Amino acid sequence: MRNLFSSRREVLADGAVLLRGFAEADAAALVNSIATIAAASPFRNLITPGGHRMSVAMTNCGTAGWVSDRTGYRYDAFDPMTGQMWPEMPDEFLSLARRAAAEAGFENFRPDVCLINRYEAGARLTLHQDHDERDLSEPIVSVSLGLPATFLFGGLRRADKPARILVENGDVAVWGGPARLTYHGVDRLPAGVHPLTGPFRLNLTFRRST
Ligand code: MD3
Ligand code: FE
Repeated sequence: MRNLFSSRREVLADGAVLLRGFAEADAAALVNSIATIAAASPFRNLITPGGHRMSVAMTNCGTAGWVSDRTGYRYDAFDPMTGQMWPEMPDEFLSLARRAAAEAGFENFRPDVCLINRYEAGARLTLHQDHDERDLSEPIVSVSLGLPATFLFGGLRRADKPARILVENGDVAVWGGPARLTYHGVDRLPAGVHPLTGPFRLNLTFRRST
């Protein structure tokens, strides 16, 4: 049993680790908390600065949230859809993100944002870098819930051909340091049904925006 956990750790690159099943025991509680958050700040398909409607629906919790509109991308303390502050980040979200970051070698991670992505069949996230955060020495922690999906994990240049990595309910990825600006994305979600999330895949990304 001693190596059960370490056998489920996959190093994807210097600074990028996949912790298979790290959040599996918490998955049902996380999905319930997401429903509570979405009752206050609903999932919505944001418009990109280029005028396209994103296929992934998003909401946030924390003291700020990631939003996009015709004017650009930004972190905002208020949900533009409700005019209210984003719902508070639940303690169990923060605890999970901090434990995962520490497991990957990033001690004292203090995320202020949890972006919540909801994928339905056909939804995808094209290759991009997460560079809207002020302090790029802070890692990002990603938690996959519900239907499986294929992560696209590229390199530091957009043209680098991405590796394809299947991620499933409860898998957690942490990337920081030299991997912090890696191009990444999510392939089109295949149709399916998952016992916890029905027709959806949910993803939490924990970030320090300030
Ligand atoms: C890190 N969301 O919201 S991280 C985003 O599944 C975003 O919704 C992804 O990218 C999602 O900005 C989760 C994507 C990702 C993919 C592959 C990786 C991160 C990775 C491989 C290694 C490390
Ligand atoms: Fe991203």
